[in-house]
Amino acid sequence: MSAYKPPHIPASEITPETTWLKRRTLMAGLAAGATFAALPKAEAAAPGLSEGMELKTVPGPIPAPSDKETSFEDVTHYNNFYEFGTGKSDPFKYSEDFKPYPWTFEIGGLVNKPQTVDIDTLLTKFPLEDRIYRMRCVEAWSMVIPWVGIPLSSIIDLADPQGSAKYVAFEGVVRPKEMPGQRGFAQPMPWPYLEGLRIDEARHPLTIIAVGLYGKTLLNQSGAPMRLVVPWKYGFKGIKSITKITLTEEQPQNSWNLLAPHEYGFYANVNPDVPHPRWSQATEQRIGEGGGLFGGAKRIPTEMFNGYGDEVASLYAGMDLKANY
Ligand SMILES: Nc1nc2c(c(=O)[nH]1)N[C@H]1C(S)=C(S)[C@@H](COP(=O)(O)O)O[C@H]1N2
Ligand SMILES: [Mo]
Repeated sequence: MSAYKPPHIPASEITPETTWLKRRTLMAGLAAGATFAALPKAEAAAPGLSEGMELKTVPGPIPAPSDKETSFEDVTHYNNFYEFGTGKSDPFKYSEDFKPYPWTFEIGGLVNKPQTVDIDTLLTKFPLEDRIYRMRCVEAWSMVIPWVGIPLSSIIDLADPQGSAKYVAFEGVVRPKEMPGQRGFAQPMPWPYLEGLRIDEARHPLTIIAVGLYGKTLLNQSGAPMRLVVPWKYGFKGIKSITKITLTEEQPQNSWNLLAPHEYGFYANVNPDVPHPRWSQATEQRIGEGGGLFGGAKRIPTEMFNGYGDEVASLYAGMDLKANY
């Protein structure tokens, strides 16, 4: 057992939402004048990402939900990231040894141009977009998070996918020296963490690879340096610290489905009408609302596809969502 370590979060990183909102409006104004692509080459070259670094963003195409954003403090102190331990506070307490910058990942499988991508180089190719998304965990807690990311479809296209590719598989990271949850006897799951999407889900404009939140690079507990964000699906689909993206013909395996197939399916669409075998999915609690991190928040009804039905319901037309949970 590792001893308790101070939270992996300098006080300077805790930006009150009001400050963030003002800054974001300013950035949006700047971005409106000069799009990233139009910048001269030298300026477009992003400096290497580092922890807590301010990111230059452009407004994303999706209007922000009217819901109040979850504070930066709550977003970074209540997490699931089993590589650092299974407790909700383990990721912020025990992630300080992880070194996610600099970072490369592989894109391979059914593609014409398999390659290793340096994340810093990636940022010279695409603008970083602000996307405020409702997120919901299968455990019935939810948050509203201002992500900074790149559409996954742009990243996949770098590798020129072949027509036979039907799914996209993702792998997390294995670094037991840096990740205490990957050491010792009681391993919660086999590593690396695995996830997958159908290719049309992966290419949907709402699906992003996030590299930041609240305008700064991700802290370790949030999945630094890059993690998947699919806002109409339960949180476990949002694989953190991705090392590999593989296009496949067969449906990929996903860690939670391997561990408990009757509880966690491949699709994992937020669906209030399909209860988890051990609890209802009809309502949720917003982290941070009602005092304390979690306790006291009133239960609010969960919306089909987490409220993104207009955008994504057509992906599942004709599918039995009770069978494909
Ligand atoms: N690599 C990795 N990714 C992961 C997990 C994990 O344990 N390891 N947990 C998942 C689960 S169950 C949830 S709910 C979300 C939580 O994301 P958050 O901490 O940013 O809210 O991360 C997902 N991604
Ligand atoms: Mo989760």
